[in-house]
Amino acid sequence: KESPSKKFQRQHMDPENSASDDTKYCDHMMKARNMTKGRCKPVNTFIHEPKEIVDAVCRETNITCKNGQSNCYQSSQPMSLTHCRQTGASKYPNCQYRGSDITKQIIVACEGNPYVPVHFDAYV
Ligand code: PAX
Repeated sequence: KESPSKKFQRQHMDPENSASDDTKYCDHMMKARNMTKGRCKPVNTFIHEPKEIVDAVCRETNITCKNGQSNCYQSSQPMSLTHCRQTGASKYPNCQYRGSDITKQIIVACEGNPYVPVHFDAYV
């Protein structure tokens, strides 16, 4: 079974690409990373930074997550992101997205040993 850490990497990590204005990025990536099976995942953020940099966020400032849990951490550094949001016209199985390239601090939830990101909480 896919570990929580591998699931985070599949859904949120894309260090190879830099944020691009390519309008097809989200349509392609949401499908390629298996987030359009069964339903269209409505919102998903990809992080264009090295894995070591993103893993290290689990050792930064500890904050409360949106769900009230206390295992969230905010990056001190802004990161290169592509935020994908399903369009109004998108209808499963033809999931369609709009992408925004942004540079923001990220908030992730961490778990396990090693203690690594397992959930993307927000950007600020
Ligand atoms: P997830 O299912 O929410 O969390 P995501 O981050 O890719 O997936 P499993 O065993 O898989 O169910 N976990 C936590 N989740 C939330 N909060 C805390 N503190 C926590 N600690 C551990 C993946 C796993 O992390 C576990 C959780 O139990 C899961 O375990 O966001 C909905 C999705 O949209 C993404 C983030 C979420 O997907 P919402 O509305 O719940 O915040 N998303 C959301 C995003 O990518 N970008 C965004 O800007 C926003 C707002």
